[in-house]
Amino acid sequence: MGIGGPVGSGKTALVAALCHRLRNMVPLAVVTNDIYTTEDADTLRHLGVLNADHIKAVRTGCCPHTAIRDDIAANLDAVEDLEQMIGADGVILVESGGDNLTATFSYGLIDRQIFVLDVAGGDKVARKGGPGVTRSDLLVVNKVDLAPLVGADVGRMLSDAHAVRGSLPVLATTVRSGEGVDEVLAWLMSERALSRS
Ligand SMILES: Nc1nc2c(ncn2[C@@H]2O[C@H](COP(=O)(O)OP(=O)(O)OP(=O)(O)O)[C@@H](O)[C@H]2O)c(=O)[nH]1
Ligand SMILES: [Mg+2]
Repeated sequence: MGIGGPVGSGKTALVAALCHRLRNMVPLAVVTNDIYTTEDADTLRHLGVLNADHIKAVRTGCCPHTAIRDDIAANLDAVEDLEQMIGADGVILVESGGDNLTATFSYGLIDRQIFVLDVAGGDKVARKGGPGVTRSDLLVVNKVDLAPLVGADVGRMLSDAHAVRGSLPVLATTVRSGEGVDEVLAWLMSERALSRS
């Protein structure tokens, strides 16, 4: 499962929240991508969301989208190592480095992808489009709690997202308080069931 989206939108927070819920349900592992550091893997290990060896960091050294779309070798290596550890039946969450609206995963690396936007970026972002907004398997609009502070209209943002995505799903979350995360989990589990059938 690829998880992409702009810098700071809440990708790592979503990965952590999903790990807490998934770790007793399925064999589980995580790959993080950062450009220069292993910051997100360190954060997840520090939070104790999984055994440390089930979290692998890829240091892309380049634009995050290159490592998830154009030259996926380092991520594929990490996924294959983790798959050997947890088995082909497990779930591996691959967090992209924070990027811009052009970022998207190669389906040679992942089976499904979630694109995480956040309300604090402004309610126009869904209208700005890009492949993550329009074609990701699930669009998550996060940080709904911040809408009053930044003057964002969440309802408008969701209806703009639905307008460009047709029947593809959109979920609103406040990952910080856990609101909406169970719906993301339910979507993930149903996609997993579909891909296994
Ligand atoms: N208020 C609020 N803050 C949130 C929410 N979700 C995440 N955050 C905060 O937003 C900041 C960025 O969250 P991250 O999960 O690190 O975002 P990210 O997308 O992984 O960031 P990069 O990997 O650097 O692109 C952190 O301070 C989080 O605590 C939310 O729902 N509400
Ligand atoms: Mg992150």
